[in-house]
Amino acid sequence: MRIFLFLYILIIIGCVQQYPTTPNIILPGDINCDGKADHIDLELLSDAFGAVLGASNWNPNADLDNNGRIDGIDLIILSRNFGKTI
Ligand SMILES: [Ca+2]
Ligand SMILES: [Ca+2]
Repeated sequence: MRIFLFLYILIIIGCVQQYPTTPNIILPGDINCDGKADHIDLELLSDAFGAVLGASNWNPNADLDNNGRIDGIDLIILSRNFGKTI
């Protein structure tokens, strides 16, 4: 459980560092931290789909619910925010 919390903090820090003027705004589904949930994030999620923590295609930013698995739940989170920007 600690590793998930650690990874979550790293993701938040990574996104905050890219958006220093809006440090408290994190867009769920914005896997590449560019301020948009779009087709690029979907592509990144697709590349990591099915991966578990430690897998070669693991992308911690794509684990949107931080459960250690890139699956349909992460896809649902991205789809709910698809097209949104910060
Ligand atoms: Ca994005
Ligand atoms: Ca997940």
